[in-house]
Amino acid sequence: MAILDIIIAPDPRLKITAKPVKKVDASVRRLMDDMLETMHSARGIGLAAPQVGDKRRVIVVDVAGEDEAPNPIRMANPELLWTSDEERVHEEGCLSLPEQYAEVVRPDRIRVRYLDYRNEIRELETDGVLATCIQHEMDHLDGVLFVDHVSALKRRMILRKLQKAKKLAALENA
Ligand code: GNR
Ligand code: NI
Repeated sequence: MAILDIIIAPDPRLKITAKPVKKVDASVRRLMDDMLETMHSARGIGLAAPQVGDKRRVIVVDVAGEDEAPNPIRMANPELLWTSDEERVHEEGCLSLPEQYAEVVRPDRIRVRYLDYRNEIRELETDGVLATCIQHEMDHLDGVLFVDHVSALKRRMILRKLQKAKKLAALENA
């Protein structure tokens, strides 16, 4: 396994539409495992392939708390089959937008179909944090960040802060 570099916004690689995998083979399994290791080491609850510079439709999530047993879920080609009319507001963060947070409204409950680690079609119905996290990760596969769900003012504030931080880091590393 390997810890991969996480891409920080703004970056065009976070705006791509990722491509479906044909089959969950050894290469896709390795990506899933590397993403989980990367996510755990960054203390995130989810990660999408474009965040590590990979264009495949692959996400991983693990919303188990520090004192709970890990519950990693690996998904390829996730598709929303159904979303509840009932919504839920959750304070979201993103490993690609470090230290930035905003409240995002999404459906509370979802049903998702995906290919699992063994290339088998699976369906999962869930709600709460796990449903929020899966929707956040699926957004990444279509180049959508959580800031795209908040007001233009808030989005610009967050992206401007990140751009400044990037320029400062570039100067310091020069
Ligand atoms: O670690 C993460 N926390 C989080 C909190 C609320 C809603 C979504 C998330 S996902 C995020 C990790 C990440 O950036 N995944 O793409
Ligand atoms: Ni994210």
